[in-house]
Amino acid sequence: MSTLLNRRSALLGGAALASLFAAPRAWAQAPASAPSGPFTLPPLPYAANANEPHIDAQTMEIHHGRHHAAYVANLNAAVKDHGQVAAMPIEQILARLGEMPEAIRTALRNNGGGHANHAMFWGIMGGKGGAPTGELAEAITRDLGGFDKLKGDFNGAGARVFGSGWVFVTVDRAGKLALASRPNQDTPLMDDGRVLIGNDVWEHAYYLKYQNRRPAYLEAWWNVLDWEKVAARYAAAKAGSLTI
Ligand code: MN3
Repeated sequence: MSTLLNRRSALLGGAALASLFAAPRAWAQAPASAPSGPFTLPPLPYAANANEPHIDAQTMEIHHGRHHAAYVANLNAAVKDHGQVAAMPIEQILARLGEMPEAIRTALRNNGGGHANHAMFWGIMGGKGGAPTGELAEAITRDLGGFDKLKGDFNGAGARVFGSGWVFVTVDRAGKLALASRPNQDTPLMDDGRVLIGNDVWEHAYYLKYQNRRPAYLEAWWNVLDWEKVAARYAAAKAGSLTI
């Protein structure tokens, strides 16, 4: 019996210790009693230091493990009492925001947008940069004036985002590309569009390493793009199977 008691107090001690270590996460703004689904934080598809020296490991860890995690937790909290919304894929929620319950519409916009944007963002990085090839390179030349012009225009649009937001290249079912930027966690998915690539220009994406030098971050980001992943997104967009 004393063994059981000891085990019980050891377990309680463990839980108390765990909550102590969990305490610093409070500033990530996740509700304390967040449900664990239906939306989940996708694991980073590479090590946190995979994008160094251009994006440092600590930025990746905080950005993924705290910021993105908070969007997921807040999204789950928003849909908790809305079973029909909870059952919808995120891209449908975002494409039909105007039909969503008014009480949670802003939460869906901010946290659902944040979830979709970041899931896309992790998925296109972890590469070695370079230049696009093949059909995608041809589309960039045709629609955006070539890769060098795309980089210049994209970086310019990213630098001009006032405050927090994103810069994107969108892609339609015909494979046509266009440049777009959005404030906050808005995304072309909200216009039922599709994103080929996007870069996060919130300060949390770059401040530890670049401080206020957003243009330097925008320039460096191209070095971590994985063009094979981007080409796969392009093919999926044309096949109608690209989701977020
Ligand atoms: Mn972010």
